[in-house]
Amino acid sequence: MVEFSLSPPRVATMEMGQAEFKLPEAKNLPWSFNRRRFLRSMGRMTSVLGANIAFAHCMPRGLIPVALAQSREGFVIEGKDGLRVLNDRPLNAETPAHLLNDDITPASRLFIRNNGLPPVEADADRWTLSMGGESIKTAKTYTLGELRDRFESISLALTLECAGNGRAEYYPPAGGNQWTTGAVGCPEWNGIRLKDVLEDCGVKRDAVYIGYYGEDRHLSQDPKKDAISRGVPLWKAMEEQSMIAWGMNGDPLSPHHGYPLRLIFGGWPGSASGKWIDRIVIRNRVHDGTKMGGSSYRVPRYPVKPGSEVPDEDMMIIESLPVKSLITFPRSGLKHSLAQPLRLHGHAWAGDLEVAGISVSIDFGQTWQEADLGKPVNRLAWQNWDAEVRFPKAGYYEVWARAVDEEGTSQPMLVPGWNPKGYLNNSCHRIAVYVG
Ligand SMILES: Nc1nc2c(c(=O)[nH]1)N[C@H]1C(S)=C(S)[C@@H](COP(=O)(O)O)O[C@H]1N2
Ligand SMILES: [Mo]
Repeated sequence: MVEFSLSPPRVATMEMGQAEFKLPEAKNLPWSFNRRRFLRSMGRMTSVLGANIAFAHCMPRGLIPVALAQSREGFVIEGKDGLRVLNDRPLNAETPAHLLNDDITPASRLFIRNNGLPPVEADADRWTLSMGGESIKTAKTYTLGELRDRFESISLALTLECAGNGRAEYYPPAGGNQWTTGAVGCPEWNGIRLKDVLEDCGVKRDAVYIGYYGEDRHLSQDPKKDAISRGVPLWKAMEEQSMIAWGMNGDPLSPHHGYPLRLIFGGWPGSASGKWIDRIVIRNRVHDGTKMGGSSYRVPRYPVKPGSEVPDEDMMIIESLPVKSLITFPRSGLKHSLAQPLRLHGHAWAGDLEVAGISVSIDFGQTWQEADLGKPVNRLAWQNWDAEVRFPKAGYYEVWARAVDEEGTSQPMLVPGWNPKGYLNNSCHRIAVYVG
C-alpha cells in the first residue's frame, strides 16, 4: 500500500448545494510523503522565503507559499529530480531538456501532468479494474493479481508526451500550464496488452472507441465530476503496443504516474493515457467523457488566425502527435572550447510513425548536417541521435535540431498553426553554445 499524504487524511464534511462532499482536511501532498521530510522542507521554505512564516501554525500542511511557488525553486517533489513546477494545484511539472538525456527516462525525470487531485490512498491489493460499456460482450472485473496471472506480461519503451508541450510559445497565449519543452519522456512500461483484456471480455461489432475512468478527484472535490475521462479509437486500443501498465522501469508506478494502474498509448496525446484507472468502457460512439469535447485536446480542422474563436463543430480530436525532437546534451548555455568538436545527443519521435532522419545546424538553419539516428528499441519508443559539430570561430552559437518522419514531414522552424488551447507545438528545439 502506498500512502499519498503525510498522514491518513482526517475527513471533514462540507455542504455544497445538494451534495455532501468528503473533504480531506490536509491537502493532498504528492511531493512530500513523510513528516521528517516535510519538516525539513519547512526549514528550507523559510530560508528560501527569507523570513519566518508568521502564521505558520495556521498554514495548511503541504500548502506551497505562493512566493515560493512563483520562484519555482526551493521545494522538492518527492521522487523527482530537478523538475520545474508549473502549478501546484493540480501538480504539474516539466523536465529541463538536459535532464532528459537518458535513452530510457528514469521515473525521477518524467514530467507530471495532473488535471485533478490524485487519490489520497491506493491499495494495490484491493484495487480492481472493471470493464464495461455498451459494446462489451461480457462485463468483467479483475483484481491486479488476476490481470498479472491471466495475461501475458510485456515491457515496452513508449513515448509519453502532453499535447500541450510547447504551449508557452504560442501568441496570443493559451491558458493552461505553460509547458516549454519538458512534458515528454520515454520510460519502459511494464504491464499487459489492453487488447488481451478487451478480447477476454469480447468486443461487439458496433464498438468504435474505448474510454477510461480514474480514481483521481475533480479539483472542486465534487464526487460527481471527473477530473478527466478520455480514450482512443478501438483500432488504437487494439494495437500490440497499447498497454495497461502497473510498472515503470521495473518498479511499481509511482503515485504521481498512476499507481497502481494506468493506460499507455505511445505517440498519442498523454491525456489518453489514463492514470489510477479503475474502469474501462468499450463504446459504440466516440467516448464522451470529461475533456473529450470543446477545445480540450482538440484543434481546428483548418488553419485559423491567431486569437480566433473556433466553433466546437470545427474542432477535431488530436490523435497521433507530430514529429519532434530534443537536444538533451549539452545543456543550453554551455561554454565550449574552439579547439574541440562538440558532441551532441538527443531524441526524436513522431507519434505513430518512425523518425526517418534528423539534422543539426549551427548557423541558424542555413546549412544542415545529418546526425546519426538510431532505430527505436520497439515501435512507438523515441529514437536516440548523436552528432558532432565543429565551430569555425569564437562567439555565440545556437544549435538547432530538426527531425523528419517516415512520410517526409519535417518539424517547422517556427511555432506552427495557432489553436485555442496551444497544442501541438513541434517547432525545432534550440540550445545556446558560447565558443571561446
Ligand atoms: N486519471 C488521470 N489520468 C491522466 C491525467 C489526469 O489528470 N488524471 N492526466 C493526463 C495527461 S493530460 C497527461 S499528459 C498524462 C501525464 O502522465 P504523467 O503525469 O504520468 O507524466 O496523464 C494523463 N492521464
Ligand atoms: Mo496532457
